[in-house]
Amino acid sequence: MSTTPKSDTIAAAEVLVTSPGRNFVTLKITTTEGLVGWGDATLNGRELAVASYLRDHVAPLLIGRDPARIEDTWQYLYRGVYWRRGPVTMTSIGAVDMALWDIKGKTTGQPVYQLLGGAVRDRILTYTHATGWDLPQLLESVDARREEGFRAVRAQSGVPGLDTVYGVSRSGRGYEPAGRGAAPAEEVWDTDAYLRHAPKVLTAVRDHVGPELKLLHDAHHRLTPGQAARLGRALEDVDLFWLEDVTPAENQQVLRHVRQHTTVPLAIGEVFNTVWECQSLITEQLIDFVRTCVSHAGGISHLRRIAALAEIWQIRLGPHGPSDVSPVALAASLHVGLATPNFAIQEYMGYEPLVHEVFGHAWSYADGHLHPGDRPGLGVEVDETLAARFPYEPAYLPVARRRDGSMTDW
Ligand code: GCO
Ligand code: MG
Repeated sequence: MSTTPKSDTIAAAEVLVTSPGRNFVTLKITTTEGLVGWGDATLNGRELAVASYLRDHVAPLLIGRDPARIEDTWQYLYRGVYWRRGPVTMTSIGAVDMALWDIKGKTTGQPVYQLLGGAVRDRILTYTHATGWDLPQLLESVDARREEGFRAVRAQSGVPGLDTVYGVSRSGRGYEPAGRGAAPAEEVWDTDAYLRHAPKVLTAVRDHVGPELKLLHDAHHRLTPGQAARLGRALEDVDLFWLEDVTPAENQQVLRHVRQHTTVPLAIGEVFNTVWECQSLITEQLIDFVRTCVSHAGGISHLRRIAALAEIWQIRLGPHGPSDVSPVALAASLHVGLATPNFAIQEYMGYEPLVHEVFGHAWSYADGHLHPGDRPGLGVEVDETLAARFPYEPAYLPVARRRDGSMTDW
C-alpha cells in the first residue's frame, strides 16, 4: 500500500544543466504536496542528449503519476519505450528513479537506506585517485591520499614517450578527463609503451606503501585479451585490490582467456547500463567486482537488481564515482552501499569546493570511509540560484589515436 497521500501526484519535472567547474545535469521532481526529489542525469560529453530525453520525452509522462510507485514508473519508462537500454535512456530512467526514492524518503521521514532494508554496515569503504606523471610524483600523491585517511588508492602514472595518459595530469594539478571546448582533445596512445612501464610503477608503489594499503589500477579499456593476461600475470605480486577495465567493455567472452592466465581481481562495468550487460560476466564469474553506476544504470532500483544477481555469485559492487557522477548520484550510491551486503567499495574522486556548494549533501567522508547521512530521502539539496550562475559549457572526453594515426579506445 502506498504511504504517500493518495492526492499527491507529480506536478513538475524540470531539468537543470549547470557547470560549476564541470557540467552536471540534474532532474528535479516536485509533487503537488510540495515535496522535491533530486536525480543525477549527467552523462559526460553527452549531457544535452539526456537533458532533451528527460525534458522532451519523459517529463510530460511523469505529470500526474503517483510518486510512490517507483517500480511501476521504472517499468513504464523501461518497457514502455521499445528502444530500450543504452546510456541516454538508462541515465534518464536512473535520474527519475533516484528522484522518486528521494521523495519516498521525504514522505516517510526516512533516509533512503532505511527504506532499502536498513544498514548492513556502519560505513562504506572508499577509494580515491593518486596520480603522478613520474614515480616520485605518484608516490607523493599516494602518500598525500594516505594522510587524508584513505585505505584504498587507485594509482595511475605517466608513460615515457607519451604526452598524455588517461588518469594523469602532467601539470600535477587534479586530473579531470573532460576538456572544455567544441571538440574532443586528441591523444596519442601506445599500449606497448604502457605495458613496459605499468608493472614497474605499480611494483614500486607496492614496495613503497607496504602490504596493507589496498591498491587499484585502471587500464581504461585499452588492452587485447593477450595483453590483459600478460599484464595480470605481471601484477600478481603487487596484490592489487582490482585491475579495472582491461579490455573494451563490449568484448565480454575474451575475459575467459584473461581468467585462465591470471588471478588478479578484475573490475568492469562503469559503462554498462543494465543488468543484462553484466549477466554473463557475473554468471560465468569472469569478474570480481561490478562497477555499474547508479546514475548510468537505471538508478537505485536497478543497481539493487545488479547487486542481487552478483551476490549469488560472490561478486561484489564497487560503483563508479568520478567527478562526472554528481554528489546526488554519489548520495544514491551510498544509500545502496549502506544497505547492500555485497557492496565492497565506493570510488570517490572528490569535487571542487564549488560543486559541494551547488549540491549540498548530508553524506560525509571520514577516515577512508563514506556515510550517506541520516536526512530523509537522499539528503541532497541543490542550490538552484547558485547553479543558474554557471550555464552549460561544451566539454568532451578525449579521443585516442595510435602512433600511426588510427583511432583506438580512449
Ligand atoms: C573511473 C573512470 C573515469 C572515466 C570517466 C569518463 O574509473 O573513474 O574510468 O575516470 O574515465 O568517468 O567520464
Ligand atoms: Mg574506470
